[in-house]
Amino acid sequence: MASKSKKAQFDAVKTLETIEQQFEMFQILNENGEIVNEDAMPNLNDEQLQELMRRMVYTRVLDQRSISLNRQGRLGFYAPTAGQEASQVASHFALEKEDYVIPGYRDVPQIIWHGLPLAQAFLFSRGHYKGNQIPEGVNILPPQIIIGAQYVQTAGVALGIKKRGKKAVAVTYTGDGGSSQGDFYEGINFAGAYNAPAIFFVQNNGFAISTPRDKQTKGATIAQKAVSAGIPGVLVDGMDPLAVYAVTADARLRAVNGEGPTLIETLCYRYGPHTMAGDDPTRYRSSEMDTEWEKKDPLVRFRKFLEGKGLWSEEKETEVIEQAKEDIKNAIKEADNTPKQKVTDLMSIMYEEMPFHLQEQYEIYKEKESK
Ligand SMILES: Cc1ncc(C[n+]2csc(CCOP(=O)(O)OP(=O)(O)O)c2C)c(N)n1
Ligand SMILES: [Mg+2]
Repeated sequence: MASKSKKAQFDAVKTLETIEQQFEMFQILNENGEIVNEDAMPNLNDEQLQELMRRMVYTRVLDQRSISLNRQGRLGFYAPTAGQEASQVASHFALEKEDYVIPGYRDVPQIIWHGLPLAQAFLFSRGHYKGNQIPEGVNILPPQIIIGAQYVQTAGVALGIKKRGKKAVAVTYTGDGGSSQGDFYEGINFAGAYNAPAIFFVQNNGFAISTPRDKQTKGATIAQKAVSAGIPGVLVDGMDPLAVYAVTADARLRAVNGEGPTLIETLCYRYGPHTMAGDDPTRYRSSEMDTEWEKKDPLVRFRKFLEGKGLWSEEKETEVIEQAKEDIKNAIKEADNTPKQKVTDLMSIMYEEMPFHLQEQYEIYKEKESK
C-alpha cells in the first residue's frame, strides 16, 4: 500500500499526461460559421465585427497582390500569409495603439494594421532601408528574419514597458519552427521571471519550410511549453477569428493588470509556399491536406457567421477588395518613386556619429555616387 502511494507520487509519465491533456484546442466559431461556445463570445459590437472582417479580406487581397507583384519582379522578399488571417489580424485586433508589435518575416499584416504605411512594407520587401524607418508613434519593430530572436527582444521590450509603468503589452509572433529555438525558451522564461507584460504567439502552420511540426518537439502541443516557464499557455483554433481575438484580449488584460506573460499557440495553415524564393510545397504537403485546411478557412467561416447576422454582403466584400487594390496600386507607385538607396545612405543611417575609419570610405562612395 505504502509503496503504491509512493509510486503514484513519482509517476512522472502520469504527470506529463495530465499536463498534456489540459491543452485542448479552444474554439468559438466552427468551420461552418456556427458559434459553439456562446459563453466565451468576445464583447465586439456589429461595427467591430465588420471591421475585423474588412481587415481579413483586405489582408487576403494584399497577399494575392503581393504574390503577383513578386512574380512580376516588382517586390523582393515575400512570405505569403493566406490561411493565417485569423491568427494574425484577429490577434492584432485585440491590441491597442500603445502596444508594441514585434513581428517575424510573415507578420507584415499585423504591422500594417498597427500603422506601418503600405508603401514602407513594399520597401521592406525590396530591402530598402526606408522600409524599416518606422514612423514616430508606430510601436513596431522591423520584421525579424532570425528565427525566434524576436522572443528575447519581446521579453526586453515588455520589461521596459513595466519599468516605465505603462499600460501596454509587447506582442510577438513566431512559427512552430521558431518554438524549437533557444531564444523561444529564453524569451518566455525571462518574461515570466520578471512578470513582464508580453504575449508570445506561435503560429503553428504545421511546417517550418518543409519540416513538419512533429519534428520540432515530442510535446503534444507547443502551448504546453508555457508550463515550464510558469506562465499560462493557450492552444487556440488559429482559423477562428473570434477565438483568437478572445484569447488575445484575455492575455492582454492580464498583462496590463500586472499578471505577466502568456504563450498562445494558434493552429493554422499557410496555403502558399514558404516564401516566394522558390519553395514548392507540393514536395512536402499533399493536396488532401490543402483541401482539409481550406475547409477551415477563417474568411469563409466568418463571412457565413456575419451573413447570418445580416452584417456582411457581396457588395461590402467587393467594396473592400476594390479599396485594397486601389491602396496597393498607390503604395507600389510610392515605393517606385522612392529614390534608390545608395551606399552612403546605408552608412549615414547606421550611426549618429560615423566612426573615423568609415568616414574615409564614405567620402569615396560619395565621390563615386556624384558621377
Ligand atoms: C536562426 C535561423 N535559422 C534558420 C533560418 C532559416 N529559416 C528561415 S524560415 C525557417 C522556418 C521557420 O518556420 P516557422 O518558425 O514554422 O515559421 P513559418 O515560416 O512557418 O511561418 C528557417 C529554418 C533562419 N532564418 N534563422
Ligand atoms: Mg511554421
